[in-house]
Formats: sequence, C-alpha cells, structure tokens
Amino acid sequence: MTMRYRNYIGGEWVDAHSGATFEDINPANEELLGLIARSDAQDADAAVEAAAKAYPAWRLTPAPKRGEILFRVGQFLLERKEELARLLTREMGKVLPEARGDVQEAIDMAFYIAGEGRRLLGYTAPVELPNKFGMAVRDSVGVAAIITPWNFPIAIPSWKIFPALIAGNTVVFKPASDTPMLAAEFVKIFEEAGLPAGVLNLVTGPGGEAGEALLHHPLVKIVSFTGSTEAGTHVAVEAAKTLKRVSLEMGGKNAVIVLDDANLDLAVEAILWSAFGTTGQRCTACSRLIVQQGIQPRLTEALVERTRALRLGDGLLPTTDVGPVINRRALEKIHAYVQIGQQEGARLLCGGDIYRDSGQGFYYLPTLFDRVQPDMRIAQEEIFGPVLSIIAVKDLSQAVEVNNRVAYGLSSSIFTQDVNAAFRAMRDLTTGIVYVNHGTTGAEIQFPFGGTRGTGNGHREAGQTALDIFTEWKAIYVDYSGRLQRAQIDTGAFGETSVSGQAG
Ligand code: UN1
Repeated sequence: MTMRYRNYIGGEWVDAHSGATFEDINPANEELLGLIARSDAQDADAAVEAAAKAYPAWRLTPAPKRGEILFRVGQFLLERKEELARLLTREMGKVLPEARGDVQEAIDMAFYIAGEGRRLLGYTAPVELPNKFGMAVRDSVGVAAIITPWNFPIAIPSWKIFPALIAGNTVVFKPASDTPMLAAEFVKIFEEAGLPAGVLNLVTGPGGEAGEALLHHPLVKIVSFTGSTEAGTHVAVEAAKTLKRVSLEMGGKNAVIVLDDANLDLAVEAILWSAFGTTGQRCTACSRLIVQQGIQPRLTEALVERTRALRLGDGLLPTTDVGPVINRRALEKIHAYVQIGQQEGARLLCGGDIYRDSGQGFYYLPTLFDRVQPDMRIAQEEIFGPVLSIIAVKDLSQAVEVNNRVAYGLSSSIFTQDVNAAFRAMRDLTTGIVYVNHGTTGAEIQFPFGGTRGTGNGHREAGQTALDIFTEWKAIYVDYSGRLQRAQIDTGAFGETSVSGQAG
C-alpha cells in the first residue's frame, strides 16, 4: 500500500488544499514510497498564519518548559533511531550506518539545545552611573521559515528547528521534495512529545510553489536555508524585500591537503570516507585532493586501488559501501561534469560513468581524476557526487593558496606530522571548518558550522552560534537612582533633579 503523507498545519494533518500530490521515490530501486501533499502558496500562507497565531503563547512559555519538550523529542528519536534510519536510507539512499549517523546528529542536537532551555545566556556588565543596572537578554524573533535539503534529511532540520523552538520562535518547515517522509516522521515526534498546536508546521512540495510564498510572507521574520548557492542567493534577494533575517548554508568545494610527511594509510582512509561517503553528497564532502609532489604517486596508486574496490548498491545491504545518488537529474549532472573534466584535459583514473549493473536506481561509479589544474571547472564548481580531483602542488604555501582560491569556504583538511605546518594551515586556510589529520566531514554539533565566501552569509549553525540566528538581542537598563541620570553627558542644561527623593 502506498503511504500518503500530509501537511501539518495548526496541529492538524491536512492534504494540500488543491488535493494535489507528488511521488516520493527510493533512489536505490525507483520504488514508489509514498504520495506527498503538493503544497502551493495558499498552503504555505495557512502554515504561516498558524505559526503566527501560536507565537505569543509559545514565546511566553518558560524556556526550561520548552526544553522539557525538546528533551522528550530527543528521547523518542533515540528510541526510534533504527526505524528512522531505515526509512532514511530508503528515501534518500545513504548507506545504513550513515543514516544512523544522520539520526544520531539530530539526537545530539535535541539534547544539546534542550539544555539551552536553562541557559540561553545573556550577560550583565557594569554601567557608567550609580544606582543603575544593565543587562543584555535574548528574545525570540517570531515565525521562522526553515527550508532544508535532502542530503541530511533529519540532521539539518534538527540544526534549525531545535534552536528556533528553544528560543521561543514558531516554525514553518519546508523540507526538500526528495525527502518529505522523513520530515513528516520528525514532525510527528514533536507532536507526540507534546509540542502545542501551531508551534511547528510542515508544508511539503517543490520549492517554487510553497517555498516562494514563505520568502514573501510578511509574518515570516527569519528564513533559515540550506541548499545550493544559486537557490540561497535567490532566497536572500527575495527575503530582503521584507527585511527578513536570512541565514544561509550553501555549497562547498572542500579539499584535503596531504603533505609529503603525512601518514599515508590514514590519509587514504580519510580521503575515501570524505570523498565517497554519502556518495559525495555532503556540503562538507572532499572533492579536491591537494597533494604534495613527493607523496603523490604512492597516494594516487593507493586511492585508485581502493576506489575501484568500493561496492555500489542499495544502502540497506551490509555489503554496500556507496549508495545511489538522489535522483536521475543528479546522475546526469555528475556525468556532465565528468565529461567537462575530460574535455578540460584532466586524466580519468577510474570510474567516470553511470553504473547500470543494478538495472534500476541512480548509481554513479566513484571517480578519480588527476592532472587537474586548480582553475578547471571540476576543481572550482560543486559537483555533489562521487568525483574527486587530484591537484599536485610543490609545498604548503601553494596548497593553501589553491585551497583558498575557490568560490566556497566550508571545510578544509591537512594531513601532516609537522606541528609547524599544521599551525600555519590552521591560521591560513580560509574556511569555516578546518581539520588536522582528519578528512573534511564529521562536524560535531557543539561547534559552529558554516563557511566563508559562497558557502554562507556570515551566520553559523549549531553550537552557541545557532542561538544568534534565532534570537534578537535586547539591552535593558534599569535606573533605580530616582533621578534623571544622563549617560555620556558631562554637564547639562537640564541640571540633575531628584524626582522621588528616594535616591541612594
Ligand atoms: C552537510 O553536508 O550539509 O560535518 C552537513 C558533516 C556532517 C554534516 C554535513 N556532520 O559532514
């Protein structure tokens, strides 16, 4: 029986008002998984109105109480980790151990942020005048529109939804149309955990219809978006028209640097995991290997051998190393980039084609290029698939320069045993995340996540910085002198009068 998934608006599961649906397909075998509500602007507007209606009461719910609900969500996620991970693999394609990791990241975020219910720290500082007190506190902002991609169908929504809710905002959640089922299961857990109606709303459907309405609705105060740089730029431009706060996480062109003195075996393991884990479909995936000339032959040889041995297949099978890519469009885009690479003069070492042995599903052979020049399109543009370009350099300075000379700046990594080289790299790599002796993926939720240049617009998700996206600072001054005290003024025309006589 085909599952039917609905929107969740004001605490009710409802069809799109038009009754329209779209199909959700398993990328491993093209099986139909479910029929999903195809929302348009009218559905999105209804969700925003429900969120706006729920906002005043949620804002005044004490943050520790909000936190208790989020702790319950974390507990339910933990109990259902396996079930959610299996659905995630079927809907999105990543191999089961990685799907479990995706759910685990949501669990980590739930518990981390639920604890903020008893922190949400502001600060006090001394003030200039006697008998006066100053403090800075965090306030909620209003309705947040949360627009998420398919590659981390539960982790990325959790990075946005938990901080938005703990801070007292209400949410309209618009997941990618490739992974709406997992989004709906996630929302059901909030419902079961006792989140009041209207605080979290779900609208599914292609971005062009429902998503666009969220960018324009005057009651939406924050837009938090993860996706391509092209789509994110559009979000920023449209949302600016009504002065919304916009937080963007976009593309990456992340590199691993390997210096001659590196631990070769460790570097090989880390590069394979970063480049071909999640079939290369992470914002943090490694798509460039910047290697010093001395170690290059041995490293390349080891990588070719190991890449050829990777087993493609359904992510539910324990024998699978690399799952499918998300859909046919992605498959075609990846293949087009491989052809561009060959036309540009890079040398194809292995892979380089659609894998058709499985008959059905969207599989691409893990692909390695060498003789890649830093300015080639395959070394500059985000491919979002299992394609790694090897770029040779003579030393650390050139490696850093090549790393930094792309339009993105999410993650970078260096393998070396030289502490001086490692510290220079930490200082000079201009990405939001830097790893030493570890690949480019695997960020933990208690640290800021985000990037420079075309990767972001200055915000950082996760960590304490997540709260800055979803709160408004309010500075409060309390003058208990009973007199008019004037900050910054030496002497004044108005004099200093005692008003109540209770000063001091
Ligand atoms: C992403 O690819 O958009 O750091 C998120 C990592 C994961 C999150 C990736 N924790 O690779």
